[in-house]
Amino acid sequence: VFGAPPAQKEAVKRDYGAVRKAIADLLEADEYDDGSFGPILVRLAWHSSGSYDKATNSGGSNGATMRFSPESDYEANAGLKVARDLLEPVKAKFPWLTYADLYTLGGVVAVEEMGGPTIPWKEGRSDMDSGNACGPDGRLPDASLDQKHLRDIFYRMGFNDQEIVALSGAHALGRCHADRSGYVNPWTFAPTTFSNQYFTLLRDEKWSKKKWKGPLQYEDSSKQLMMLPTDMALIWDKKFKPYVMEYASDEEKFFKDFAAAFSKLLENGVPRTQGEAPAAASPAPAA
Ligand code: CCH
Repeated sequence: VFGAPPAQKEAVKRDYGAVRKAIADLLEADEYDDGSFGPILVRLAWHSSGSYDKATNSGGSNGATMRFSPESDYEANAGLKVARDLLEPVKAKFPWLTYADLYTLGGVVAVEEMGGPTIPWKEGRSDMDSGNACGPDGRLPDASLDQKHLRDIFYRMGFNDQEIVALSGAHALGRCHADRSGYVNPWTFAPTTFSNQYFTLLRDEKWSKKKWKGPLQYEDSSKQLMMLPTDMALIWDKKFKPYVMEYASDEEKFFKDFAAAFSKLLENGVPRTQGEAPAAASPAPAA
């Protein structure tokens, strides 16, 4: 029996639906953290993309440079090897898929599977094959700092105040790990559900300084939840605060704004010919 003609053999069907399903199948894990790898996949997508510098059009998700030293060893990326390793079987199953597309799509699928909005996403990122293209250290935010720092970091990527607040709502998800960042605890009571709870808690809880030997962080009245200094900056800053209040009272608006800002984040620095990008920079159409 002869095989298929070579041309046909080589034609690989790039089935992103199958990739999405393979990622979704990895998320639930009773033994890990709060029962899901979803939050850390969102963080991987964000840190892969958050190295972007608009002025020099360097960094960003294209290249998947976080696979290489020195970027893999930057303090901000501590713990993200868990997420990169988790995705390896997906890369092995779909060899035509780039790591750069995989790391961003991982965050998209995680948000959607955890009950969040649909995130406009498009393939087309390519991989670098060495760490030569890693951006410099220090491009990701430092949680111990203030609103000026947040603006320095996010304006550099091309975001405005509203987008900074919307993106920060991802802290509805996941938790801090003492051995990764030095901070502890989750931000919300439902850290594997995408919601506007981060904003309602910022608005409604009385946050006080945690008394401990670790870095300065804030705790709620139950002492089970946390806020970083940069999270508190969102209600202390008079330009950020109105967006916190808006997202706390209007979850639909938060979902819509998050989808647009997260999509833009993942798209930053990705070379596209005109009209090729997803509906990223503009708000996602109302559901
Ligand atoms: Fe974040 N984040 N983040 N974050 N983050 C941490 C964890 C998560 C900051 C600091 C931290 C965004 C913005 C900021 C997630 C998504 C986003 C941790 C704990 C620190 C510290 C890490 C650990 O110990 O494991 C700071 C500062 C900023 C400033 O803006 C943005 C934007 C996003 C996504 C859109 C997610 C998700 C987590 C949870 C990860 C996990 O492992 O559970």
